[in-house]
Amino acid sequence: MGTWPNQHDSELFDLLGREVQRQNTSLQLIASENFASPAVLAVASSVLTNKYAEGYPGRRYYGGNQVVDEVEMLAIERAKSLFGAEHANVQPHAGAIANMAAYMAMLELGDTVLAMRLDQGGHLTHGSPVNASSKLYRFVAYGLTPATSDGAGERIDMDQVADIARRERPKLIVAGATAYSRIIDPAPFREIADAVGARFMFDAAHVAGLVAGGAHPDPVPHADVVTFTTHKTLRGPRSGVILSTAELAGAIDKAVIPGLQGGPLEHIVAAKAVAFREAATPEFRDYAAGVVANARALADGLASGGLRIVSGGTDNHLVLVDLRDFDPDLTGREAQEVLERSGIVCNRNQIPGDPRSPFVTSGIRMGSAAQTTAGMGASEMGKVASLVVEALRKRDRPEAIDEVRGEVAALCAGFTPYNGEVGERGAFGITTLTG
Ligand code: DSN
Repeated sequence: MGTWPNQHDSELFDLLGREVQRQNTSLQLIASENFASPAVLAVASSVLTNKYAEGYPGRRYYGGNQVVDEVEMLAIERAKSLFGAEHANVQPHAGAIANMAAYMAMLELGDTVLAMRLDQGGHLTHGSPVNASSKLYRFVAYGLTPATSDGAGERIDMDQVADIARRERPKLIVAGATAYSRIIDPAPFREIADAVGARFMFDAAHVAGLVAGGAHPDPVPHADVVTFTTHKTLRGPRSGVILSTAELAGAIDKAVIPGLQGGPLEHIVAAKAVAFREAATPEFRDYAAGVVANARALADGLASGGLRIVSGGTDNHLVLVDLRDFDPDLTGREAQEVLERSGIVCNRNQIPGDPRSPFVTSGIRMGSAAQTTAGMGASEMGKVASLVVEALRKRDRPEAIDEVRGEVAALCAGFTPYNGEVGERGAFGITTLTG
């Protein structure tokens, strides 16, 4: 065995050092990102990566899984207890796979599914024409109510959900979104599903941490299946989970392996166990409440600067901005680029009914989960909002963008997520593993 590779692979480890530097010195406002804890990072890079463990605890196709079985059981028990679920499958490598496995467990090929349209805030795996979900199943879609000047519009149109469900008789109704800033109440979805004899799945990828932290309603008591990713508001490793009723447990497990995956990533399963434990603490409840308060402060600040917030505000970690009133010529793509030059990292995003393509867009999406982890509060988020507005207003003046970049760096200096020998070789977020 050689020494720790940072001593002789500067090509790669310099890159990791640069990424730590980037995360420490610019504002991470991508709504689906967060800063995992050193414990999550350490366990994700542990010796568990060496182990093949196809199958499930007690039923593996390889020997030597005594420890791994206990690790996976711990992750399962922690996931079940955190969300109050009867069954948990902690093996999905990602949210997209979790969703596909859930479909496989509940549907036959060609069955009808009712879900939220991508351009209204839904996810690719909710039946986008370019995704396998729509090639294997027949998706029909609901959307939002129209925008209103008082901000009461652009909510999920539950009348539309009910009407389409009655007309199309889907086998499955899906709730959950990637660009929707309001609470999604699972109860009325369950009622509609029951009325038409459909199953109900809640994709909690974005809000899992808010659910775990008590800031959003838990969909588990209402849904047959809940899928989520572990790296967004939940702040764990990059991965997915499926929760289900006991009745669906066997079908879910079979859909994950052998249906879609081979060997599980047990180092990531273990890191999920760390995240579930962290998310069960009182501190995490404070964190979840802080994420929502910070998103509201960000939305208020952006609105004061003349930007229109889709649906008039936010109840969760994200803010969807419609740029057209601010400047009809400013696209989401240009806004994303100019903000990145200013040290503010976010993503362009379609707004409901966007006349521009998903590659260009008329909006940007921002989130508060990562900077809340870094310790920012509402006053800092107000400052962030004013820097965003400043950068967008003065986007044609390079010296003004440089000034904003300087202010961003000064702000970030007080809120670095990964402390230690930042910028030095090997300091890639886990200082205890360096050297
Ligand atoms: N890519 C994720 C997001 O940014 O919302 C969803 O998969």
